[in-house]
Amino acid sequence: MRLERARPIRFTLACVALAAGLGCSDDSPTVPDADSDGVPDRSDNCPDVANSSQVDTDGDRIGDACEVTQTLVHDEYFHPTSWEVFAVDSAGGATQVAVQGSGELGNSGFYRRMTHQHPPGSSIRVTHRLLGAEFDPATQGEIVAIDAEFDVALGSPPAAQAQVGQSLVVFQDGEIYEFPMAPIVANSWSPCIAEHLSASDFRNSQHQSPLWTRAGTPLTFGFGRRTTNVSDTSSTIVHTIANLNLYIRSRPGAEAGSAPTTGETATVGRSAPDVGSAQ
Ligand SMILES: [Ca+2]
Ligand SMILES: [Ca+2]
Ligand SMILES: [Ca+2]
Repeated sequence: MRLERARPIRFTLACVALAAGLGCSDDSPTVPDADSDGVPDRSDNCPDVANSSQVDTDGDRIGDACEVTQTLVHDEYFHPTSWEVFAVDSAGGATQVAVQGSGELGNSGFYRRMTHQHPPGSSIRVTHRLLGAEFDPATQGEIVAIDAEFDVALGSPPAAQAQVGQSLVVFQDGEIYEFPMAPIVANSWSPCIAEHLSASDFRNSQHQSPLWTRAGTPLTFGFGRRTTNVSDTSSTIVHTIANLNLYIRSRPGAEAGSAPTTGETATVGRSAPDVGSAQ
């Protein structure tokens, strides 16, 4: 939202005219200033954040303290060294028997392939974390929203025989905060998209949310998978992920914040032309 520039002279003249005719009494209307930074709302280039300096580095009439910038966390290659298995929680004897990144253990495609071995009735939850892509709200600004997009596929067995749940994950102070996403139901590559996610969309096991303000500690990112074998025979469930993009929208949100850098980008891994086969 763009706001009109300050018109302090016009306001002063209006008050003088009032004083000449009717007197400028103490009960004259106060000028709204929601953030109490001394700059009236109608002329404040950042009306909800105290920024008395009104610094606007790029001159677009949106103060630096409000300027939203975007950081892209991206992995299209899924090299094994770019990821780690952060946590495993299994029941009924289910195990994770292989995690194969691009170029690892026979996986020549540009994606991460995971294999879960299931006795009848078992389930397992595995949380995967992307390495080297950290976002620090203290220096990069409070997070306004995160958009996410990536591709997934069920490698085997046929989709009707497997239950594969998934989540988008942010990590903070050793905690896992998940945003549940639609289950993986197809044996072919399918897009997954989540937009305008806020901190309250993510929850840890105690139903708490991460802290995305400038008081929050650095965040890292990843995804979770929960597979379940509901059949009465053993099963091997293979599932994949590729083409991960996380768009982190943030703003300094404080007078002391450094000038934002528009289009700031963090990249992990390297680009690949095709995700290849899910098999
Ligand atoms: Ca103000
Ligand atoms: Ca302000
Ligand atoms: Ca600006």
